[in-house]
Amino acid sequence: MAADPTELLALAVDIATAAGELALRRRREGVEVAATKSSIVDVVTAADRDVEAYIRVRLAQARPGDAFLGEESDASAGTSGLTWVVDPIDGTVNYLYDIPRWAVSIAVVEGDDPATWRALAGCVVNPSLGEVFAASIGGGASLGARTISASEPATLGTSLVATGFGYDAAIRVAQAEAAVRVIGSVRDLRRAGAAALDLCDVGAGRLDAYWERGLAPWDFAAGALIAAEAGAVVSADDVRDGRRLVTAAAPAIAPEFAALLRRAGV
Ligand code: LIP
Repeated sequence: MAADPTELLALAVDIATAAGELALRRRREGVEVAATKSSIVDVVTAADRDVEAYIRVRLAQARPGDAFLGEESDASAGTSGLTWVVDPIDGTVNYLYDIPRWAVSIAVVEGDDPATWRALAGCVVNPSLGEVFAASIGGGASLGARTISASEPATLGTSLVATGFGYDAAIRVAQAEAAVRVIGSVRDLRRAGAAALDLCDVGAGRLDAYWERGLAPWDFAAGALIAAEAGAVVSADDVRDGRRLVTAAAPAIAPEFAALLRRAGV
């Protein structure tokens, strides 16, 4: 089945928008923890699972030959060479606490390795705000009908930077210690709880830069494409102890930001 990035993007936007409405309806009906995963604070709700199941069925109907990689269910292989990478609710803790900053994230990629795969299309929907971020390879990035582009901060010292913390307490402490070594060299830090939206916000110029180590492919697959197509400098090839560092920064500060993160031992 031919893979036209703009057609793949239209499919991703259609499915992510419907999945977002389902997740929002479930949120309004009340949400409980269904289980915990890597730690007591790494929670999954029934809505995470049901929204992923919905997305999976829609994708299998539209593109039966494609592979699937999702946060909440077993991966499946395909014959087309394309893989759909899905986070049904990115920012699950925000979703649990009814903080309106969680998103449905859908990307389609060629290749298996997150450091080198070629993302063809990606969509991140924040249903609480009715915001749809989207990008196709070489096609630029948008927020709704608006084309978005990364910011042009004057200096790193006046840049607004976001980051995130993992579900393991000892790792969180080490991440916080690294953040202490960053915060004095930037305008301020933000920790908003959803990597996919943090990456999109760099693409939209709402943030000047973002970093997080320990992300899973579904947390960043779509957001990384959206940030890159909006002109941000994005990287996801640094893996240490099995934990991947994902960064996105406005071009004007990208080299300095990367150097700061190295000095901080991120
Ligand atoms: C979350 C990320 C967030 C990170 C959390 C978690 P989830 O994804 O969006 O940036 O700090 O540790 O990985 O678990 O809500 O899909």
